[in-house]
Amino acid sequence: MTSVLPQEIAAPSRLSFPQGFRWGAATASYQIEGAATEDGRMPSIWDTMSREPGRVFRNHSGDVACDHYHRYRDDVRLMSELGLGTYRFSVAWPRIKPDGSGPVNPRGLDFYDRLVDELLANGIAPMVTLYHWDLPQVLEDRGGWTQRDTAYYLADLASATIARLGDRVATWTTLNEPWCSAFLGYASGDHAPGRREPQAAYLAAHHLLLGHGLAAQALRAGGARELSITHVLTRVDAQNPHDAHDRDAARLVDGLQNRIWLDPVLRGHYPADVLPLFERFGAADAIRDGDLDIISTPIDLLGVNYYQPALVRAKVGAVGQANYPGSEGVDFPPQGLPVTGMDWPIDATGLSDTLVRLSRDYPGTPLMITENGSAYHDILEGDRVADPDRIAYFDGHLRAVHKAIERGADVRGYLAWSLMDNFEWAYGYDKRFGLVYVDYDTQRRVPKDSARWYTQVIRDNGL
Ligand code: NCW
Repeated sequence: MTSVLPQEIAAPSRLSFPQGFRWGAATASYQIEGAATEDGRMPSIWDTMSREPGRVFRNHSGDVACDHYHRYRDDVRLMSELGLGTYRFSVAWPRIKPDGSGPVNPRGLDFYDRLVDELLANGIAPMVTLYHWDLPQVLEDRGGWTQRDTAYYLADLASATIARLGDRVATWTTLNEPWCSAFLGYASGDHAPGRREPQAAYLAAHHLLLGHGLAAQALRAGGARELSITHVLTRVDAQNPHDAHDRDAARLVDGLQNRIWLDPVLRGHYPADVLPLFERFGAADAIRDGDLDIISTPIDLLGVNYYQPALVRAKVGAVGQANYPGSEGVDFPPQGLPVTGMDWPIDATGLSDTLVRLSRDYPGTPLMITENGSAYHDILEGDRVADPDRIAYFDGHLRAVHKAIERGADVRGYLAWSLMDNFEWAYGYDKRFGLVYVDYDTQRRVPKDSARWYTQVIRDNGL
């Protein structure tokens, strides 16, 4: 009998990621920048929403946030110390085009120009997202994403931004999680602009996708080398896979979480089972001849944000969830899994399965995890934040990414959400997703234990 040393049983085997695997972290403009009225920036829908009492936890706003607008040099130094190779950030539309559709504000672009230079000087590749939810309020006043014009204005933003940064930025993302913009913004109302109108949500969904396609064309024309869009995707399970009603419920939610965003971009058509929902909510006329050709402009990379799996069942009388408009009769039972500080269930197999499914159902488009991470109730003690739960979350999900690659998924990189604690939308500063702790009273940054751990992962290109 061969003897086995105890540590060989305890220690999971070493995992190496493919050579050239890209490691980094992500943020978004409104969540970190602050400087809400500086250098010509005008209000976005989130400035408005956070001023409406009761909409955001303790009426927090992004007025100051992490003050990254003034502290970006220090923040880039921190990224460099952490060993990040890629930094994904978004530009604030109301800085670059304060009135949404009109002239460019050069001072707004100056900030991103300085940021990009600082990143490159530190050997960090910038990855720019055009739209991470901060629509200029003036455009919302004209109907926001329910209006077709808004899609064309996004393309104008794309042209202006790549004209200034395109000589130094290779990788571009049009939209972050249009599911949230459309369904949380216009159906459940949890996100700005806080509307609860299913018709508006479906109009927004189509105009966001059209905006993606138009912006992709503008970025390509401007010389973008790597074009992408980022979706929040997941595995949707039927509670009882042997029950046809549960399976239908899962198919509906999968349609609204995953395929409504993927099929138009990667296959050039809406899923047949989702189109009737556009009809039902009076939004089908928004889909005009030629739109799908624009939306399916070829991309080079699909950004995947993954946080949690979904479990559904059919239930008579269930009201569904407003963020899946049209999901009446669908119930979302408790999953019986451990949860993060957001109460989001933890299951890393949902990430492997999602990545494998994407590579199988949409072959030919490389994948990048553009966000993954967890919020916990972090406590700063002296100079240290011990966050073992976050390390465990990252570790489990990175193992899941590795497994997906072994199963054939074409995954090119992993970006942690988030570089630092920030304004977590309706939860304000109550939820901390950062690798780096932010003391909002002093703006001091303290890398958490998870940041040190992540640095080692990057250094080893593995676990
Ligand atoms: S709220 C949300 N987030 C968080 C936010 O800070 C970031 O800006 C977003 O890109 C963290 O990452 C995204 N996304 C909503 C995700 C809800 C989960 C939906 C899962 C489907 C079952």
